[in-house]
Amino acid sequence: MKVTRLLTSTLLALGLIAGVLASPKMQVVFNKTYPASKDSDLAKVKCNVCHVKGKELNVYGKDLQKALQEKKTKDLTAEILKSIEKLDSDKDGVSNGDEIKAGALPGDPKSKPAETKPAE
Ligand SMILES: [Ca+2]
Repeated sequence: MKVTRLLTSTLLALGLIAGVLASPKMQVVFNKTYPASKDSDLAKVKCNVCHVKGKELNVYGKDLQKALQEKKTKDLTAEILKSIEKLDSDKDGVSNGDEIKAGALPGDPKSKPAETKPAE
């Protein structure tokens, strides 16, 4: 009885660790595909490009998940990322690709490329 409980909690813990590790792996692919400058919104939010909090996905994350499911894979690739560039996941009028290139967040309608960027 005790052993079973220990085994269950160990498996649960391992499952949780695996769940947490899945995201950084995807983030590596994302960062390789879209190198963002360090002070952009995109670089600052890290996991929250696709996630709201923890494992919960935002609208962009959900579109990405859909693309992964269509390809029947869990391995994110640059090709899959690029396949949803033309979508406007957060419906703010700017495509995911354009938002990402500008360092804005494709899953947050409050974040989009500044229309009139002040001269630096
Ligand atoms: Ca958008």
